[in-house]
Amino acid sequence: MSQKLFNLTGKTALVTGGTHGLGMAIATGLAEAGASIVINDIFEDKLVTATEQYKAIGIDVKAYLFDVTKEEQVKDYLDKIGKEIGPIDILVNNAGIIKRIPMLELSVDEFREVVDIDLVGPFIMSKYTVANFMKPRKSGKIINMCSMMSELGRNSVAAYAAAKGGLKMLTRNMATEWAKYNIQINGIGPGYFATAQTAPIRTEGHPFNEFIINRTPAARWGDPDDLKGTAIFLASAASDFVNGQVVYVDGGILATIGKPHNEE
Ligand code: NAP
Ligand code: GCO
Repeated sequence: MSQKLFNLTGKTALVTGGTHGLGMAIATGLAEAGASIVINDIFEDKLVTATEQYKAIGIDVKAYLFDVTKEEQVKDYLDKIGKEIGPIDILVNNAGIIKRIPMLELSVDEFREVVDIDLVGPFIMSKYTVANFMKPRKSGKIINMCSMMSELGRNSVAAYAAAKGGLKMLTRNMATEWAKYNIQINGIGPGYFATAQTAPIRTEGHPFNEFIINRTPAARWGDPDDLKGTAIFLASAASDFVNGQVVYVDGGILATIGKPHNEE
């Protein structure tokens, strides 16, 4: 009985920015649970490389070149995906960027670019995926990639924190408006994970690297595969009455005030 609850056979999942990092780990987890996978990215070469990497582990992904912030592109490609593959059952709004610049040096354009990709992108993707597929079929799952910065501030990442804080509330409002169509919209809030995005602050000897290992009760950086279970839960029938929630997968960061360096 329980396994059936997490089985995604017959479902199609679109993972934005699924060419590497957390997006690739989540797409792989959903495929391992039976889903067919569609990914997108803004660089053709990354789509080609990722398609080969997925193939090497037995996953046949369908890859599309479009930008989540471009409304007309999103509408056109969702139509194309609908005709070529069929309806999207699961949407993972994973695509995102970060800029680490103190606010007094951060330009308005840089602020807007981060908010556009990390907050407006999920709105555009979700609006047309719900309108095209999920509302007419009275069924669907949306997972928004939130962050520690959906809850906490940090020096130099203001635009990112504003976007991820907004994404938590957008998740709640999507649930408010779309739950009646049997669509479940929830978020995943990863702690600090080892990906290309965090590579600049995770180098050996970098003060932030030491800080995170000490600040995280699990005393390590997250491995992208640590997100698979939560993603499968939020994409499956197991979460049919879970809506508007953010599940934090952070090794305990949000549970604690932290501890002094020399304390066991
Ligand atoms: P990543 O390695 O930088 O991957 C981000 C993905 O988004 C890449 O595939 C990127 O494509 C794609 N992307 C960026 N802009 C796009 C656009 N306009 N349209 C379509 N795709 C676009 O980052 P990650 O660490 O895997 O993070 C994935 C998500 O989790 C992000 O939303 C991030 O904020 C969030 N997150 C990460 C962590 C962490 O510790 N790593 C923790 C919490 C939350 P290109 O590579 O081609 O640019
Ligand atoms: C940073 C990191 C974080 C992580 C993540 C934490 O510079 O603080 O990049 O933003 O990516 O979002 O949950």
